[in-house]
Amino acid sequence: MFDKIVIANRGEIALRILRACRELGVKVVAVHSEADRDLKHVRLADESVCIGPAASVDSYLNIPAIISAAEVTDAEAIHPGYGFLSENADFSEKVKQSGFIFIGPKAETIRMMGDKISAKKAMLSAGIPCVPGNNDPLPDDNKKNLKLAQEIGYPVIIKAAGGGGGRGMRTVHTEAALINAISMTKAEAGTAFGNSTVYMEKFLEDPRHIEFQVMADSHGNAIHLGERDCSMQRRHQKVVEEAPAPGITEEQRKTIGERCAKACVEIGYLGAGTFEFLYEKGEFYFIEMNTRVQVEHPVTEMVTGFDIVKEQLRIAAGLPLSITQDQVKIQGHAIECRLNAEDPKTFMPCPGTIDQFHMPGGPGIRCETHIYNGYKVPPYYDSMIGKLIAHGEDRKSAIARMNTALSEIIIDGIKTNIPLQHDIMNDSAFAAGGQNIHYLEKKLGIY
Ligand code: MV4
Repeated sequence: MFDKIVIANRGEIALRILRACRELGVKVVAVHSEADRDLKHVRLADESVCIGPAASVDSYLNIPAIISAAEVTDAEAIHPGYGFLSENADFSEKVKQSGFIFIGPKAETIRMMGDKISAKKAMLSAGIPCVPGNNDPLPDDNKKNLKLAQEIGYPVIIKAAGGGGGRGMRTVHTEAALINAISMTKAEAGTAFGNSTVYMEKFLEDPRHIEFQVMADSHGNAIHLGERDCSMQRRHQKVVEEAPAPGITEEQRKTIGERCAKACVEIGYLGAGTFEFLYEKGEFYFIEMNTRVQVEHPVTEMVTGFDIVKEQLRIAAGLPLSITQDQVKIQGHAIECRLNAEDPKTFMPCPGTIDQFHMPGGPGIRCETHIYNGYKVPPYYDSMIGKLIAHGEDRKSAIARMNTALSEIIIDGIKTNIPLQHDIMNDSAFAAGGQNIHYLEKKLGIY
């Protein structure tokens, strides 16, 4: 195991990674911006290095500053967390070239999955079901593109190869709108991602978002840890996640999960990863792969009893997976509510000082947050200030426990989305389970 690593992130995930390091006896270097001197994990770290001004581009996205911090502290590896540089292939490459270990997949894997066309091609050849589409860059040929769309059947969706996570896409419902939609998406993609390549897929109108968690080691082993349902979202921001996904059978979990694990072995995947699927009318369709630990990893940890972050460190250190597939058992149900410093009605970010914080507790409750009494939520970063996770013997019990925890938790001084989360936990359609990706936005009256 490593002697010392750098945590190249902030907030709750930096604290989560620090806790995993503590369990493994790994020393921690916290790197932080000028605005983040008072972060909980910075205070708990063995060493800390200020890597730049508040703005992310000058600090958490500043590759030379982070690598310098690893050099001056004599660390061995860098954990990127999620967001920031976690899926930046150039960062992972530079970390390696500088003599450190990047805690994540190889740079070439990150690059392959960053290009959504090459990701899809890799998955198709590994036997993963994908959304029907052309699976190649669209040509500069209107006639050919009209023919492609006709073959796929309207509605279709035009997606940027360099996009993902909801950026750079456009749905097309009629032949008359196709050519303009392609050129608009290409232009936007060129500006936003420096890559104007786009591809075409059948547009699924009412899918659920279901993703499979995988872990693969450097010895040719890979496992899946089942799936999560992340359909409760607003403007591509997940709000509630849960595991297992309501209505998914043991047989579906085994079939899709094992294909994902097999695909990992075939592409030489390393570390934690997520296969994102759209699920409609009983069928799974791969859309993207995330090559990082995800915000919602705790719901999987709660139903499997398996520590994903600890395992990331073990794998990066060259150790084999600590469990085999037959040791993975899904027990009960877990739900995660993201806690955001935002207005519960307008969704505007609400940074400021936390006057009072009371952590909820009791059986099956886990609270992942870096906030504390007097902590000042800075305005420079994402508004997520923590996550509340409830585990129960079944979904109903998990919801009941979440409701109790949401009533118990006190975050005073700033506005939060706790009222919205309470509302969702008491929503009858949510109680039924299995709502699609449009449900929350419709409930909120966006459409
Ligand atoms: C789609 C789709 C429907 N059909 N692809 C949005 C985020 C990106 N990861 C892919 N996305 C979508 N791709 C096809 N062929 C609908 C979405 C989508 C979505 C997907 C997952 C979670 C929330 C979403 C919200 C709007 C649209």
